[in-house]
Amino acid sequence: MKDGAVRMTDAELLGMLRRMIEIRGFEDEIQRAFTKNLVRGSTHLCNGQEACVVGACGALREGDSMVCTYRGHGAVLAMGAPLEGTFAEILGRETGLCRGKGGSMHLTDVGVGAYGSFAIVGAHLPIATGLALAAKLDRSEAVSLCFFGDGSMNIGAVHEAMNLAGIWKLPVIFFCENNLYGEYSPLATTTPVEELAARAAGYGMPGVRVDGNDVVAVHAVVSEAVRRARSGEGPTFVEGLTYRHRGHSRTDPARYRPEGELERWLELDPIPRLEALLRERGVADGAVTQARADAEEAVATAYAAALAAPAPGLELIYEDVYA
Ligand SMILES: Cc1ncc(C[n+]2csc(CCOP(=O)(O)OP(=O)(O)O)c2C)c(N)n1
Ligand SMILES: [Mg+2]
Repeated sequence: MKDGAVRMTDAELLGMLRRMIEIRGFEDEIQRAFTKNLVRGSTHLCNGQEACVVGACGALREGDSMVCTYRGHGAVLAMGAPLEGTFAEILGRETGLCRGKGGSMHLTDVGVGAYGSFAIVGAHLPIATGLALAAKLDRSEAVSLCFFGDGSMNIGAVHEAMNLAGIWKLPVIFFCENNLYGEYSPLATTTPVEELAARAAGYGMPGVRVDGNDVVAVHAVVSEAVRRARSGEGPTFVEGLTYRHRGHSRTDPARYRPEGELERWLELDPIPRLEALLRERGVADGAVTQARADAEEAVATAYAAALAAPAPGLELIYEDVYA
């Protein structure tokens, strides 16, 4: 987004920069932890997609809710979950967000509005619709935000959830992170439309496609969707065009990508783009460097503390099982 169109203050932009760098550093640390065999199960990193989650979650306020997928570390952090508790959860420590019992694919922190990460593709859209229905019945003016991937677009429950939200005008934002691949399949081999936002017409809601690597543009589009939702005008479908820098999961070297594709997307990396915008606005280099240093220090401190925490004791196995 061009500087003239940016309605945010320098401080707000620096805050978003810091959050994106934290998420990037978090994911890199998790990747290293994997190679040291410190993480059980698989994990799905969001390197490259930070602008979608930081821009969108930054448009919410306290009391709103968010649900996301197994590629959800960044979304949960963008809602404000603590770095240390999130690290600890993935490392299986007692101090984790879910006391180490959920792990990478089930990050949840209801205190900050993060109502769950879901590993069954598309299964959480009905949950987002349900949270929006609850908000409407409670007249709370809360908004529900749902992240999902392009690979979810042909799942039955996805259509049911969006249709119901459309007919009941529920305060929900369906945010599709279109990273061009579902596992190892390019979008064009699974879905007969190129612009996913066009599908919104079938659910009676606006569909907006946005540059998902431009955090300011994402924030602006989602802010308008939030305004609509809060004022009773109903749901919005947002398609953020983005790209994951790494493979689908830790075991995927991503050899199916055409030569040069990753390099093209690295040039659109959301973090240097926001740094360039800050420079264009005349923000001092020192402030940008400080944001980076603060983010890196916060990640390192949180990781060390999480590593030092104990594993959950066996007695915890029966706790928090049913509510
Ligand atoms: C119902 C269901 N079918 C298949 C899978 C296996 N699976 C896990 S991730 C994935 C790809 C999803 O791609 P997308 O929605 O684009 O999300 P991305 O991984 O790109 O973030 C598939 C098919 C699953 N978890 N759930
Ligand atoms: Mg995808």
